[in-house]
Amino acid sequence: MVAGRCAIQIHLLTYLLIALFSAIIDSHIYCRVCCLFAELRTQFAQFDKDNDGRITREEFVGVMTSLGHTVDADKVGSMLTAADTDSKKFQCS
Ligand SMILES: [Ca+2]
Repeated sequence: MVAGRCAIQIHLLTYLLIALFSAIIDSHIYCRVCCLFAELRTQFAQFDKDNDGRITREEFVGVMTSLGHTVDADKVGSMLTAADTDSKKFQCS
């Protein structure tokens, strides 16, 4: 009788530990996703100079040039046009 109750308590403890570890892992993943979004927003903001939530060709070329890269504005425009499937430019919402 006592051994059966101990077995139930051990199972309960096991379930609680699994739930606790799951919660810890979920919160860790949630934290990492939040950190990733925060980093993406920071990076996006570096390009979005007028803070309108969009990256234009001029903004993209300006950042790349400031980082020391030589870029062809026409090629950048073509690339952005190809990637901008909804014609809203690169938008952060
Ligand atoms: Ca902008």
